[in-house]
Amino acid sequence: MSRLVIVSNRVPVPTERGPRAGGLAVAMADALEPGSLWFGWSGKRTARAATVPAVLAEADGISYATIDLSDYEYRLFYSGFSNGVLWPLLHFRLGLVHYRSEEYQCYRAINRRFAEALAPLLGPDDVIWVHDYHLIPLGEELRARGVTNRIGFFLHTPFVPPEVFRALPRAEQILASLCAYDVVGFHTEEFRRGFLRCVHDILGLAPDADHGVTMGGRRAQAIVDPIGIDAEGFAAAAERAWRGNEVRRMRASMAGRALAIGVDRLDYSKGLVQRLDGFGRLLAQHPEHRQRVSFLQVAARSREDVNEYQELRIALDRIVGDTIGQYSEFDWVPVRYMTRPLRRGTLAGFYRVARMGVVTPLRDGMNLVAKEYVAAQDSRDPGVLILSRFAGAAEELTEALIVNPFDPDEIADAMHTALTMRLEERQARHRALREKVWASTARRFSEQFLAALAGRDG
Ligand code: ADQ
Repeated sequence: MSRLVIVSNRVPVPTERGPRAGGLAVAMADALEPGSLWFGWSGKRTARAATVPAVLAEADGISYATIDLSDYEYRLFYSGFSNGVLWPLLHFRLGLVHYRSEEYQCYRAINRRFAEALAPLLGPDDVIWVHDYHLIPLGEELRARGVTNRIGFFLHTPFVPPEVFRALPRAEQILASLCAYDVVGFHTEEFRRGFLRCVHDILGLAPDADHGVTMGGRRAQAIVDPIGIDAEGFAAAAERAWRGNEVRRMRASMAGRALAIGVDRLDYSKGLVQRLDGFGRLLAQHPEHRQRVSFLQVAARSREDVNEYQELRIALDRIVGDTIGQYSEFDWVPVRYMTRPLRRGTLAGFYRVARMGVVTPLRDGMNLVAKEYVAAQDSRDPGVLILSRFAGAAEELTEALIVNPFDPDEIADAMHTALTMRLEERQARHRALREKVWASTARRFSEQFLAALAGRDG
């Protein structure tokens, strides 16, 4: 059997005590059999550019190979081109794109360095799976070093139509890099369509009937493969947490009131300001909910050295402060707000407590929080999911209350509907959602991708 090599910007090297962190680590857990290799950045920043050979570590039979980045490289490659150009572009935020040619050069250089460090570690039968927008040119760089293995790429963000993608300086080069992979995966049909339209309109290549693109004698297959969660495992964690100390404390603090929950990275793509505005409008338009519901927003700080993230934090501090100031009573606050991440088990328990899960990104590749919220519910008395139509998850989770996240009044209406929904309707919606979350798991995601990469049907 061939060995699986995963490549991602950050490598979640398991520490002896720490749990596996992050969506990707969880999603990959099933695919990573003993013997697999995970390659990428260590998360460490050094004063000077690091040398090429990777540092190796091993845990549970899985090898981890990492390289460091210098402070300068981190600024230009990670904060610069990756998160200051590609991230806003792929989330339809052209006004936030700040292109600088030196950052693009550094982005290419880091991808070259990844390829130089990875190529010597590869065996002839290895299957290589590259993740996300930081590493788009990696496949092409490996090919340039004579690597002939099957190489696949999965994009965790949305993909945009050519009218938006054209704004990217070097759009042709980025698209050509994507075409150097054997398989290019997207969460939704809409994102794949956007990619194939870009290839057609910007590169002038006609995709074939099976969503393939042939460039320079090599064919790239574009596939749709929605990511999922370990639904069974997450549901079990929620049940366990229900009996635990933190959930007990949380429920005691609610004193019989309803909990609404939002869980995100603190990111402008997540629609946090509009969401809190929506909650404020609920309290304004439906005073009967005052003192009966509290909104817990967990917004883990993220990418703090990018300007827009600092500005967003100020905007959130302000709207949270305004809402609390306006509506609080001496024994009730409308909003509870935390900017540090919660442990996964605690999170699972809090989702189960919450009468509504509010997932309203302005754009999102998938959004795993929506699936986690569904998995954590008690089927006998489930909460209601409010979901943005612009999350990839909305293509599957149609029984949620679907909202336009740009309209705080629509969010407020959905919150009112959720808080007043009868048990039978909550159960019926949850049954349908649960079936989908259990059908489209993390395991199915990786199996389907690897089958496509091996040239089999998923
Ligand atoms: P993210 O933008 O990080 O991921 P998301 O899918 O919502 O978004 O979350 C990933 C994981 O992080 C989830 O398991 C979630 O529970 C956890 N998480 C988020 N905020 C947290 C917090 N405050 N505390 C603790 N845990 C938190 C990118 C894309 C998404 C896509 C994923 C996977 O932007 O659209 O779904 O990759 O492909």
